[in-house]
Amino acid sequence: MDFNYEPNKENDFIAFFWVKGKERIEKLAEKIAAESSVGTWTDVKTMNRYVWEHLRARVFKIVKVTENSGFVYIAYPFEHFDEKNFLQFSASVMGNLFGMKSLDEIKLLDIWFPKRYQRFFDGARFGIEGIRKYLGTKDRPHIGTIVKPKVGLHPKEFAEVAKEAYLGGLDLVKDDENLVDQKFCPFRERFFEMMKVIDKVEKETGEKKIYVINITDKYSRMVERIDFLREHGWNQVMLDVVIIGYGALLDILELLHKYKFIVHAHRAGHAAIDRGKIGINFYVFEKIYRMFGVDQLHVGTGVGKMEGDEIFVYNTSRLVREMEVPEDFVFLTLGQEFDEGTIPIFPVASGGLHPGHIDAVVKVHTKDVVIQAGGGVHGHPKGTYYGAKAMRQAVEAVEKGISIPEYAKTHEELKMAIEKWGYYDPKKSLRKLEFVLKNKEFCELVIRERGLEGFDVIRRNAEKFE
Ligand code: CAP
Ligand code: MG
Repeated sequence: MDFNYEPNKENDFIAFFWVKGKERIEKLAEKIAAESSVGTWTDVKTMNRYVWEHLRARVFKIVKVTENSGFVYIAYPFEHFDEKNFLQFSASVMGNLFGMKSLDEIKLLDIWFPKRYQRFFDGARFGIEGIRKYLGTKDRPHIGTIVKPKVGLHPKEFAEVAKEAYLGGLDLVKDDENLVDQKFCPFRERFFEMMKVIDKVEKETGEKKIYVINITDKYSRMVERIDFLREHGWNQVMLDVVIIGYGALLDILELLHKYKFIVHAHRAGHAAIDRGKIGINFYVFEKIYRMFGVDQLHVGTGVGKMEGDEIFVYNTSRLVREMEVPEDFVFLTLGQEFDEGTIPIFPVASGGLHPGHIDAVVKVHTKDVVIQAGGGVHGHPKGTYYGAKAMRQAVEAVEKGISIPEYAKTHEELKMAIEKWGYYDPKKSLRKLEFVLKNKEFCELVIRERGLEGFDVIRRNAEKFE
């Protein structure tokens, strides 16, 4: 323990953990610091002054919840790492410690990355500003769809669905995370069919449209696909970033940045690592992918079908949009100062959404958001074109400051959508977020008393909150 140590945020990395185990929390914290930096299970005769003084991790703060649980803050010196090699960083701070037998729960909640470290990565080429410039939008939410069924449509069928979605008013169409180059929908055929659609709909609507085609694969085949897209004048791709993995992702992003591609990052697979009480919180991944340089990143909806309620997603959204996020114990974030090259990128809200959610999604994310609906567009009673119109009408309502139910009175497609799926009233549905924002002291006390369980107490209290 080094409780007198004051981390230097210009030079130190700070890791913030929730820890619970079979020994006193102080002991557990020391073990984590040792195992993730220079130590092992016992002291060794081979340790020397340089290693101990310059490279070891230091436990500098513990918020104790019980004798064997609490929040642990650990500082790692810059020179411990090989700054050009993120995989080495991951092997230290996100490696062995999750397998330590003495730990029953260990969640890496957040990491503070010094600005000087961020400069070793590209950052995004477009980000919020560049995408808005491409689409010609000022400040409205962007809306998109995922062609459904997830996989199975042949190229012409796929393109027909996309055409209806674009003509109905959507800005973006994407492949689903599990569609790449299957026999029933070969990548190149799908691309050619989609290029015909893009030409047609951009002329008809007078609006630029985005189609992010999924190139996820082993590195060499992703390179082939990028070369193919470049030959045909296209510069927009989707990557399943968690599945691709850090090494290939860094290499493929170097190429995509060089050739000025728009990069849409899907996070399929993240929940295997960031749910529950052993693993890595999604905040950490967001900072990593933003540093690496993706333009749009799925961060959760806060109100849809996937896990992550509005308390959590309020923070996941601002972590990609803002240049500075304050430390906030209630949101379990260390905050972050982003270097100027780590530009703001679009949060993507996707998963179980429909037009009736848009008020609530904008409340959680602000208008700098990409809102995607798959079932919520193609499941509209009158089909894709009308589902897309309903989404666009919901965004018009937001822009005019009119509630969706009010706007639906004069917009048939929107009315049909909320008759089928309902309206998600932000006043009712974001009670938990309102409660937390208005009761920070109480929430902090509960979390200090109960640890991660504290959030269940907060949610129960929030339910009663008017
Ligand atoms: C949404 C989706 C998205 C996930 C992503 C799906 O379809 O295409 O991939 O929701 O989740 O496959 O489920 P629906 P996240 O709109 O039909 O639900 O953004 O949380 O990673
Ligand atoms: Mg999907």
